[in-house]
Amino acid sequence: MFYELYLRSFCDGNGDGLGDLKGAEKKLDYIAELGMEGIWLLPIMQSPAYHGYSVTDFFAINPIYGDLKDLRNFLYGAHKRDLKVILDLPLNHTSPSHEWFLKALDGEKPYCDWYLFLQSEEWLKARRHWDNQQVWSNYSGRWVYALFGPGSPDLNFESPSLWQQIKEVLTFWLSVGFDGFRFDAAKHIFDFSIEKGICEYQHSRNIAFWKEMTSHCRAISPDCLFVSEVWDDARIVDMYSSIFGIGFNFPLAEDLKLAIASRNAESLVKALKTDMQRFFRSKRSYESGTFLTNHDMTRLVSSMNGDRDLALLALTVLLTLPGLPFLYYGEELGMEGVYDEYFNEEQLEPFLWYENGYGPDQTEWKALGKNRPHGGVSIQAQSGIAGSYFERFKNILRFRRDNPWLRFTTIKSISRKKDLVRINLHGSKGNAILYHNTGNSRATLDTTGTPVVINGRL
Ligand code: ACG
Repeated sequence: MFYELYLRSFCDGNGDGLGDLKGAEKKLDYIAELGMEGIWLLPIMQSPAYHGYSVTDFFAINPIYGDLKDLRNFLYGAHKRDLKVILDLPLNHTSPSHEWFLKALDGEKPYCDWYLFLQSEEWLKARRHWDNQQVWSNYSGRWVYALFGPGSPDLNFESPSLWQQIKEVLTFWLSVGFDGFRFDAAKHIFDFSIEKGICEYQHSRNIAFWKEMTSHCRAISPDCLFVSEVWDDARIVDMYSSIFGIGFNFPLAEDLKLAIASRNAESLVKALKTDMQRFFRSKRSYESGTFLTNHDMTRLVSSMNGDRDLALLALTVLLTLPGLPFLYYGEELGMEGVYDEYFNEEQLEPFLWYENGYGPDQTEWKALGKNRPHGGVSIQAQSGIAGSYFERFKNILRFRRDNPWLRFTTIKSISRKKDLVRINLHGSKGNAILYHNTGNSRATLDTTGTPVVINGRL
């Protein structure tokens, strides 16, 4: 299990109200005790944006998070606890304040080749696939391709010198001690067709790029871990994931949440069967990076319309499936937050250590809106309290931690009887049968002679 960590909101190590590396280092025991095997660190490079995805220097740490020494201490502490740490690298674009971009605007070589400048007025008609948004931004009278908006002009990977530069970025972070990377926006490296003047994913070129980058990393560090962010349907996710070894399973995440939020056992069976068949088809050439939520999504409890029992059911289903699970910080507290494209912050709120929202470690970079103090969400209110959401969540994590073989199982069959979903797993220790009750009332079953894991009301 990996813990997805948004540093700014987690733990404040120097009293400035912002989470940082020193703070996170103090909480490594907390993360390890949850049963995690690793941490996915959201971008920590220098960036003017709160989310860190538009970078101004790929070789520097954002000073609000600390310096290289703090990072080395953090990594040392993590490794001492057998926690691997992967870094989120947004390589598809930079901040418009990046030196490369400023030099590109001045026409300086090679930087002017590292961004895509408008070559035909026709290109201005291009629109983003998923929301029809404009993809060109104007900087001091020059139009530049910027798929994610004016805050992040895209890098133009037609230039071989840029590939070389990116390899240096990878070498740098591996030499600092990271165990691998979460590659952001992996399908967007080549996503504009110069010939047609439209947005069009060039999957084979993207794959060639990632093959070269991952081989570069493996030559430095053979055990490197990679996770690809390809938010798309199963066919496309599968296409990329085998290069990286682990691919975030977006289709499963979405289907699981929809099925469980509506207590629809039939949809749950369908979601699991689709996933199972998919893995057979792809001949298991990669591992499923399973998850329910991340920083781009509505938090788990909110996506279950506030029903905490359903949120825990979703977690149990997730953690009894094969694959490597990723859990977003704060989900263990039952924090709430609805993703909004234009106000993308509610799901990034400070982790609540104290019930009144104040105290050492507590981050305060933004006001708590959805997870208010005195709402019973904090660690202080829930830790050690039998039956609290946090303790129940931890029990489920513990179950997964104590049964690491689940990661490498194969689903043999899935069926249902009314609200009871039955999953037959095959693993190194033999077979196990799991029952998940999606219904609102108790269920009984005859379990004679079968190893059984039961979830929900029985
Ligand atoms: C990553 C990061 C995100 C970050 C960026 C930019 C990229 O996780 O935090 O934003 O550095 C697209 C991209 C993803 C991107 C998200 C935000 N995520 O592909 O790489 O946008 C459709 C599209 C997807 C699209 C998704 C967004 O296909 O490409 O993701 O919509 O909603 C089914 C379909 C599937 C469809 C989904 C959802 O599953 O099969 O195709 O996905 O439904 O409809 C950061 C900040 C942002 C800031 C930006 C500049 O977090 O706030 O704006 O930087």
